[in-house]
Amino acid sequence: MKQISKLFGLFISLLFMLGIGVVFAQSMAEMKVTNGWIRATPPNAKMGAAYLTVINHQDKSDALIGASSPLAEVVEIHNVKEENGMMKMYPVDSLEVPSKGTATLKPGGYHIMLINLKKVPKLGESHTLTLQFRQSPDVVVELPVKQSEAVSRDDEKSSMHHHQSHKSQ
Ligand SMILES: [Cu+2]
Repeated sequence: MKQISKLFGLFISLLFMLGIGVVFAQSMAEMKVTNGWIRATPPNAKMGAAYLTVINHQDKSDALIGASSPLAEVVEIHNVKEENGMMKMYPVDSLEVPSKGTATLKPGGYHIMLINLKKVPKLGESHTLTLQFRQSPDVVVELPVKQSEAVSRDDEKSSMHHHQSHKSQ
């Protein structure tokens, strides 16, 4: 009887270690998201933007291929380019995240565009954003709403361009 309970105990601890192994393997298979925030928008704004950094710990490259949020009807990945001295933004299908590397979405560059806002993101709130990847499972993050002034002066300069591009559309 004692032997059996000993075996049972061993069995349980094996299961436990296996479980930890699975959880660990899963966390390694995921993309990580840091420095995420959503830009606070004025009331009645139709569009908003979110910024974040994606970290790929995996041995193979992956790509951000889409996103969704209860905040907006349509969510797109955008980049910006200069055209006739104006910063214009345009949708992209995907954003590569190299193996053991990062992809940065920030004012003046790649960003998550929230189109046809159902709810205006206000300072102090936080909202859910789901990121879709080519290979890795979806990552759901809760991002704080911040004012664009919270970012560095350099970023602020480019984000002003970014605002113009919103109006020009
Ligand atoms: Cu955009």
